[in-house]
This record gives sequence, structure tokens and C-alpha cells, in this order.
Amino acid sequence: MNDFDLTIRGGMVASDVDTFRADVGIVGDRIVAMENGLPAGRRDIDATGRYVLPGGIDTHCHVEQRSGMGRMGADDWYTASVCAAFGGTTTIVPFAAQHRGTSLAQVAADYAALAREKSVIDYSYHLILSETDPQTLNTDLPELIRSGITSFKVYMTYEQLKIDDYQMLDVLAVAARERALVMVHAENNDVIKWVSQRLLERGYTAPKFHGTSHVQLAESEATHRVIQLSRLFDVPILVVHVSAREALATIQAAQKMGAQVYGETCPHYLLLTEDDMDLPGTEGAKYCCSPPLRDADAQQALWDALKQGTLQTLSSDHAPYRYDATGKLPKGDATTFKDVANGMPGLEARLPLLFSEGVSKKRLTLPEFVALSATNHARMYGLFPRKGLLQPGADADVAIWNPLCEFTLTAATLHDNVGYTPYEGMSVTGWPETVVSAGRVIVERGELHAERGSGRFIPRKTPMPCAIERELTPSTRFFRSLSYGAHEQK
Ligand code: DUC
Ligand code: ZN
Ligand code: ZN
Repeated sequence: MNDFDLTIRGGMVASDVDTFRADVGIVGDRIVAMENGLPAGRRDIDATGRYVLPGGIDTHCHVEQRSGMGRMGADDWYTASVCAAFGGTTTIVPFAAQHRGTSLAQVAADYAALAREKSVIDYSYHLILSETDPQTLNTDLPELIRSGITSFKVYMTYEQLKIDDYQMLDVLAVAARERALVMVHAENNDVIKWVSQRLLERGYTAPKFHGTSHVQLAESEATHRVIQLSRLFDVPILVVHVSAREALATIQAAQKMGAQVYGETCPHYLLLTEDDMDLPGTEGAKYCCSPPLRDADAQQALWDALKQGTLQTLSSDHAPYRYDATGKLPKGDATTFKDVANGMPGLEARLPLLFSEGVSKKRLTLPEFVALSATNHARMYGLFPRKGLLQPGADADVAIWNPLCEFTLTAATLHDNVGYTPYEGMSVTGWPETVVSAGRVIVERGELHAERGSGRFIPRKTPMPCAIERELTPSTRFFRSLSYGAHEQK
């Protein structure tokens, strides 16, 4: 067969379990052949000395989304998807966020329209639920799940978004019924609020006190609590942005007990610490995120957890707030740690950082990198096997990495609209030189070749954790049955 539209030849391919030499043959948007000695296609890429990897999938990034505090991120679907592409990511899954008093169905429809018009790469989105009224839980959410939006996030903190334990049980019961994955932001709101108020009263307002108020036990307590709630129905949950050793230990212990709990962390928790928040004036606001940056001990625990499989995914949690009144500094110099928009940019730097600090520094193998950057995301969120692995039949989403390329991260060379990077001046080894999305070479020699709106919505299947058939205990069956109305047929 010599009628490939595109071939990538001579490179080293990796999956989540293996590394092997193979050429990749692509027709249209799909991979159709993978073996040595393929003939050149109409377009041929020489990948000698390069790693040929599945395009990354980022399942936690905030794009064109208003935060609970009402702050708008600086990246829209165009700029965010361009950043992703330059960083070797070919699928993004941001959030359609329901704010209180709004219709979930409308929120999702509006968000879909923004993505359709602007994204240059394939995408899906999760939902964020802040309401648990009957319309949201019994009508809109099940319909959206059935249409391929098979995951959603809930918050245990942030006054404007958080749900209480009673609401959490309602949400978990619907997820069990509809086989959707619940992502949880796990921090104890009252602990944070209590400590914050007292810090502010005493004049401790600098950004570094954000870390003091989001004390580690607030994260581990909420993590423990939501795991216990999920066990009532034996429903899978995924704890997002795990930052601390205690929260990790809680997850590990629950996994050992057989609880269906999964976890994610982000590059900033692996590479930065609370000391980064301790800068003159308000400068430390650039490093405020929730949960906050921790310490070197937590970093080591997180690397170990990625390696051991306690945590399944590494996401950016890209939260593109500018260092100005629109984002980080709503009150200028008078901004306290409580007013700072939480989060930092990371969509483009995510994979170069993981590759450099993980693979190049030999903390991770290449298959582990593939698992954490793509395959596990695809499995956890219902994109597999269409995405997440290079194999015949899969979408031709490929990142061709030069493992020796040295690159210095600076705000000026990244493609977001944020104006700063927390990794300014950091040097990485390894860069995704060429990026292919659905058979199109969209990044090459530092240039973008993709039109606004050329990315496609990918309806997702049942997330892998929710598709596992488990023998339910009589008590789990009983509690699940209580989630139906007394008169409803189960
Ligand atoms: N925390 C969140 O919960 N979301 C955005 C970024 C952050 O730091
Ligand atoms: Zn969160
Ligand atoms: Zn987030």
C-alpha cells in the first residue's frame, strides 16, 4: 500500500507500556498502519532521532471560563488551543461552568458554541456543577452525560461554587446511575475561611498567607470525607490537583481498601514550592493556586505517586489570570491573599516540563510519560481507544519530540495571553517539534498551521473507572436504590 496521506518514518514510538521502532502511516484523520519499512506517503516526515508519541491530552484546564470569584481567564478557546498545540497537546477538556442560578443545559450549549468557533485542536469539556436542583440533576445532567459529556467537577470549597455533603451524596448517586466520572476539588471550606479571617484581622495579607490558610489538613480532611461519601454508592471519583503528602496517603489508604478513588496532580506541585509565594509586595500572587504549593517533601511524594500509579494523570490546571486588575490583583497594591484569583498558566509548558523533569532526568520512563500525558487521560475520561495511543484505527494525533532540544521557558516565547509564566527562565530538555492533529501537521518549525474552529468536538464514552463491572454489596445496592424516588421503578 503506497497511498498514505502522511507518513512519519524512522522514529522511536512509545505506548504506555512499551517503546519500539515503527513507521506511522496516516490516511485522512486516522492512523492506518504502524510497522517498520512503510513507504513514504504524499507527505513524509523524517523522525530519525525523535520520539513519536501520542499527542497529549489535558483533562484539567480552564478556558474562557469565569471563576467562582467572577474573574475571567485571559485565554479563549483559540489562544488556549494554540498553546496546547505548541506544547504537544492535541486534545483539551476544559470546563463548562454552571454558576448558581443558571441552567446547566444552557451553560453547556453556550460553551459548545465558543469551542466550535475557535478551537484549533480536538476537544471535549467537563461540566462544573454548582446547583443540585431537580432540573440540573434529573434532567440536564443525565442528558448531557448521554450526549458524551461523561464527567463533571464539583467543589467542596469556594463560597460561590461549593456543594455540601448532602448535595454531594445527590451528585454521587446520579453519577453512579449514569456512569459518569465525578472530579472533586477537595478542600475543607470552613478551615480555610476560619484561618483566613483571623490572618486578615491580624494584618497578615501578603500572598504567602494563602498557603497558611489552605493548610494541608484542609485538603486531606476533604479528601477523606468525599472518599467516604463515594463509598456509600461504590462510585468512582477522581480527586483533582492533589498537592500534599497527607492527601496522597489518604488516597492510597482508600485504594488499598478497594475504594474507587483516582487522582491527578499538576506540574506546579511537582516543581514549585510555597517559597515561590514569598516574594516582595504582591509578586507572590502569581504563584497562588488552590490547593497551594507545598514543600520539597510533597514534591517527592507526588513524583513517587505518579510512578507507582496512585495518581493517574498529570494535568495543567491552566488558570490564565493576568497579573493585573482583571485577574490576580483586583485591588491593585491593596490586594490581599484572599482577593487573588487562584491558579496559574501551564497548558503549553505542561508536557515539556514533565518530559524534561521526568524523562530527561530519569524520574520517569518514556511509557510512564505517555501514560501520564495521554493514555491514562483517554482511559479515565472515555476517549480511549480513539485517542491516547498510537495504533491503527486511532485518530492521527501525534507529537514528535526531539529529546535533546534545549528550550528556555519565557512568557515571551509561550503563546498564552497571561503575560507571565511561573517557569520564567527555566530550561527544559526535550521539545515537541512537530505536532499532528487528526492527520494535519499543525505545528512545524515553530509555526502554527491550523485554522480557528478546525478542531472537532469528541463525544466521550463511559470513563473506564465507571465501566468496570463490580459486584455490589447488598448495602451498596440498598443505598443506590434510595437515590431513586420512593415511587420510581429501578
Ligand atoms: N484552583 C482551582 O480550583 N481552579 C483553578 C486554579 C486553581 O488554583
Ligand atoms: Zn479545583
Ligand atoms: Zn482547576
